[in-house]
Order: sequence, then structure tokens, then C-alpha cells
Amino acid sequence: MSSKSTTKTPQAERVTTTEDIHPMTGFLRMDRMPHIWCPTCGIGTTVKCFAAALDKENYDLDKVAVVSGIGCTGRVAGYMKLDSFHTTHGRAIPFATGLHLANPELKVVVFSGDGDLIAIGGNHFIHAARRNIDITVICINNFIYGMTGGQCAPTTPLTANTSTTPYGNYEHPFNLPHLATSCGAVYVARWSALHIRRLTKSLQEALRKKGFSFVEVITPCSTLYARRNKLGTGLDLMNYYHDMCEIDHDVHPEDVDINFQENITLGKFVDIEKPTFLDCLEDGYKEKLGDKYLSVRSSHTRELVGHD
Ligand SMILES: Cc1ncc(C[n+]2csc(CCOP(=O)(O)OP(=O)(O)O)c2C)c(N)n1
Repeated sequence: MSSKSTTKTPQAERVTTTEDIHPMTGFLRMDRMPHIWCPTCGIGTTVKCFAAALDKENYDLDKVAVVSGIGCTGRVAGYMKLDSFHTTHGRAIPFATGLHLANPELKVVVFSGDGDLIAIGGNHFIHAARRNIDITVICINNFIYGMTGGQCAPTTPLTANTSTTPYGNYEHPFNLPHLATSCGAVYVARWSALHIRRLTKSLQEALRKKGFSFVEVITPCSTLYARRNKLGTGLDLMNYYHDMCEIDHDVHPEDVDINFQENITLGKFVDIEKPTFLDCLEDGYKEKLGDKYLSVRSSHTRELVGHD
């Protein structure tokens, strides 16, 4: 049952497409392999952890949808064997919000790069967190715009070199866990592409969580960011995560800033309960409309909110 890729790139040689040897083939569109991600990029690792989380949680895959925007991470949607949507730059969250509201039974997951989610999509991010929309957002933070050539992003550490900041970046970056927390997210965690067991467990928790859950995955772009900043190879990056990441679940998210080549704090920073947007809507409409109200949560009646 194995089909070998005929593409001649070195990557394709290594990722010989098989239907039967990789444990995650059930979650992936193997006909799309080889994927576009560079060797040692953490996006693939995160996809594997996500697939493992779905597997462990025994999700009905017909009830899971993945939404991505644009960029290297945006390609995740195309590789997952799920209902998946590769949307426009920065618009994964509004698309996901619509999907969730139209069919609340779906588990809707956004996979996004840091530029896509927090630069062009930043406004959508803060408002979805504020409203506590019941979706899971996974952000691959590679510290730059990867796909378009390594430009500076709102997450680029201070002083780091990028293609648009050849003398260093002098804009303060966002601290994503702090941003998500202060906007209202009910689950906030940060892991690295090295911490695969913890990341998988965290993704399981985030998926289970009712409300806006956010998991940041630190995985500096092993091609553009690492090369420009002379950080070595992907293996050197792995050693870096190993030596410089500290796990601290009790730290306040405002204290988990990332500074260039300094320690990175990982952990689960927030795990709270709060009514979701739909919970609030349902309660409010029931109170205002009484018997006339038909729940938006029921697949049979959701088109009839407040209908006479
Ligand atoms: C409206 C719009 N503006 C700009 C672009 C160009 N563009 C494509 S991907 C990308 C950056 C994506 O960066 P990030 O979200 O960090 O993803 P990565 O590639 O690093 O995974 C940009 C600016 C676009 N596709 N659409």
C-alpha cells in the first residue's frame, strides 16, 4: 500500500510517502506529501502532536474542522485529513467563529502563524478572546514571517536580525500568552517544538476546554531566522530549547516575555471557567424571548433563533 514520491528534492527523498508506516496517516492527506516545510521546522512536529491529541481524545473526525490563514503554518489545513479551510491572511479566526456559530457541535481549531494571527489578524484575535468564542487556537511562533522571506513580525525578539531589520529589530514584541490572557482566554499555554509530550497533553486540554483556548508553540524558523541570526542548524535550535526553556506553571503571563536568546518560560498559565459567547447569548435570549426562543445549539432548530 505504499506509494513512493517521485519528486527529486532531498526532502522528498527522506519523506518517502507511505500509506502504511507512519502512525498518523489516518489524520493526514498522504497524497499531498511531501509537505513544503523545511527540515527541522517545528510546524510538522506540532501537527503530529495535534493529531496525537485528537487520537488520544478519540474525537470523531467528522466533527473536527481546522481553519488556517496564510503562510507556512497556513498550509496545515491542506495537509490534515479533516474538514479544513485555508482562508485568507489574518482571517482564520473570523472564519472559524462563523463555522462554530453555524454549527456549535463542531470542534473548530485554528492553526496560525504568529504574523497571520497577531499582525494582520490581531484585531480578530483579541475580540474572539474577549467574546470567549469556543474555539482552540494554536499559534506556531517562529518569530518572523516565514513564507514571504523572513520579515520582522510583531513577535520578533528585540534586536533580532530579520530581512526587514538588517541592523536589528527595535520594536517591542507581543508577549502572546499575556495578550491572550488579558483579552479573556480561558486556557493559555506555551510549549516548544521539543516538548512534544507536554505539547500533546496541552493540546488535549485545550481541545477539551469550553471557550477560547490558546496554545503557543515556540519554534524559531530554522531556515530564515536561524540563518540570519547565526543560530546554527535545527539541531542547535533543539539544544537551545533544551537548555533555555524553563517550565513554570505558576508564573503570571505578563512575566513571560521572550528576549533574544534568553530563557523562555513555558507552561500552562491559565485554565479557568467562564461562560462562552454562546452560553451568554442563550441565557440572554431565553430570558428575553421566553417560549419563543429556540436554541442555537440544536442542529434542528439553530436556523430559527427567536422565530415566532
Ligand atoms: C492580504 C495579504 N497580505 C500579505 C500577504 C503575504 N503573506 C503571505 S504569508 C505572509 C506571512 C505569514 O507569516 P506568519 O503568519 O508568521 O506565517 P509563517 O509563514 O511564518 O508560518 C504574508 C505577509 C498575503 N498573502 N495576503
